[in-house]
Amino acid sequence: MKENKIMDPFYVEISCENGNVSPPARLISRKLSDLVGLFYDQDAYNRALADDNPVLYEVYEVRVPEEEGHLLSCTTVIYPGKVGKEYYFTKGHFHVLENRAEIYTCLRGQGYLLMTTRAGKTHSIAMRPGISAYIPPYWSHRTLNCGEEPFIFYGVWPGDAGHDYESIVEQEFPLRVFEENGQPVVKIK
Ligand code: PAN
Ligand code: ZN
Repeated sequence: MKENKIMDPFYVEISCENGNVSPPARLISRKLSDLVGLFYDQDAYNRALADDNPVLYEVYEVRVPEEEGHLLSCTTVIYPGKVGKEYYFTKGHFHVLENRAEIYTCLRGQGYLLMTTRAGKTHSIAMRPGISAYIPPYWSHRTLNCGEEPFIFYGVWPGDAGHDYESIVEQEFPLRVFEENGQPVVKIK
């Protein structure tokens, strides 16, 4: 590699309070309407959407090339709320290159990391500040906020991993978390 082609080191500052990244990173905002067909209770989803279309989560992505060798990273902020009894969650995905792993480290709030394999194995990890979870290659992953404040985590993954959302739409995510008697309960559906 020619010296003049090598990227300069840099840093960002992350707010554990609201997940903001500065200098400003790319912001992706997902609203209730972006998660059509994903929640368990479709009637509750339609009722909620008729009422309002709130932002469920935001992602602040640090900009580096999406290429082999680089590491991508972002904060994800999931706001508190439910559709019916099911907590707000992310769309969830496999990596397009399925043998690419990822690390999620919780900065604020309470949540769950849900994971599944194509063959139907499932695993969940309760997340709270300081918990750093390893998502091995070949596991799809979805996160949710089961607390009353924003749930914020920092994720790091290989630059060439890519996101496959279609598989999650086609084959329902088998793990769901509902509120029962004020407590989150993980269920295999
Ligand atoms: C994360 C996720 C982020 C949002 O950066 O992309 O938490 O979740 P969805 O992408 O499922 O909407 C990650 O896992 N990147 O690979
Ligand atoms: Zn991922």
